[in-house]
Amino acid sequence: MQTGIIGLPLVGKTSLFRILTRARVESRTAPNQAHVGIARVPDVRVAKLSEVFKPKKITYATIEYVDIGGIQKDREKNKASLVPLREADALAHVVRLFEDPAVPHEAGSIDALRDIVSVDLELILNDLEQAAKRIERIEKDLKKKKDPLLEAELQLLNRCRAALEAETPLRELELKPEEQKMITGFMFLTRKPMLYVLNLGDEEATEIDRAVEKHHLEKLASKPQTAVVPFCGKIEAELAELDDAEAAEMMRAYGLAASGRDRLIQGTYQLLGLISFLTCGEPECRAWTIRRGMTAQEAAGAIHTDIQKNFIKAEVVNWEDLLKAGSFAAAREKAQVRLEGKEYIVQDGDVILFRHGG
Ligand SMILES: Nc1nc2c(ncn2[C@@H]2O[C@H](COP(=O)(O)OP(=O)(O)OP(=O)(O)O)[C@@H](O)[C@H]2O)c(=O)[nH]1
Ligand SMILES: [Mg+2]
Repeated sequence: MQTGIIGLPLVGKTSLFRILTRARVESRTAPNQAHVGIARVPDVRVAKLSEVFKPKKITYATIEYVDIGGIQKDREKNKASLVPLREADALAHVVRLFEDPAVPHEAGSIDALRDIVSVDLELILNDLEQAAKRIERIEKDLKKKKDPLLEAELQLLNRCRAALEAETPLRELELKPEEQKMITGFMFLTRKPMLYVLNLGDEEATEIDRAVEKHHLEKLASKPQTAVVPFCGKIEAELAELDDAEAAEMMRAYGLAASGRDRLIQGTYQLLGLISFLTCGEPECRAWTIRRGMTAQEAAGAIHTDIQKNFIKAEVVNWEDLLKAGSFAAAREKAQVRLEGKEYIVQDGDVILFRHGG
């Protein structure tokens, strides 16, 4: 799973990337150059189960983040720097709300909605070009030979084009599953779920929960496939440098309830419709990422395709029940371990033991 970080120049994209991935990278991101890094998904369940099971290895779920250069006025340059984002599963747009005379804003002032519209427009134009090219191709092909599949694709692309021309991101378009399938190959940027990351000034740290209303961005948060997460980039950057005890102390001083890093990663997870199931034993305690709604057999594929292929049954126990019971055997005795078949829909926080042949 990969999330692309975008935004205007000097809004705090690379700072965010560093906070999430703990990577040490240069601040200015050159155009045509992207940073790629991995963030660990915070998970108290893994931490608590590991305390009891004392596994040899502890493995958290991860999300990959890609940091690109700022969106410029130059469309051709943008086209090149947006290429790495085509593969991303979601986008995180860093929107600058902090004031700092030492860090000039490209437009000379702070205006979140203006910046959001301008970056969205850049993505829309990018998709529009993509759609137009494809439409032209299909029309040519259809002149040579009739093809009902191509005709359906053309109709869908025309719908996309109309939406884009009305400056509507494609993520707001309601599509049937078969249409969704058809469109996936184009990797439209505006079709990807969008996380708006509001980069607040330090003085707003105590009212993070009110930031969305304060900056009149409620409308944004209610759009489909869209989420808004406010955070204080500068404070979080300082927190990232500290050990846990020092960080907790500093968070208290600023009146911060939860780490912005955790909220952001969890925000990405939710937006992408992801959940984790766990495996837990002596060798390893581990969180695995799957899409919400996946069956036990599909989930097995996250571990290994062989386990998916040769799936027999899944032994499932809720992580809290397992924690209280202290061991699989004790949980079985309490009848808290269920034997589930292929079609069982895996729940967030299920601890699973797959039984498989082969
Ligand atoms: N005051 C303040 N400064 C910040 C904050 N976030 C980033 N900065 C500063 O802004 C400058 C740019 O930060 P970056 O994270 O490199 O911004 P960027 O969006 O990656 O910039 P480009 O890649 O050049 O487009 C740095 O000097 C940061 O220290 C913040 O929340 N508050
Ligand atoms: Mg940067």
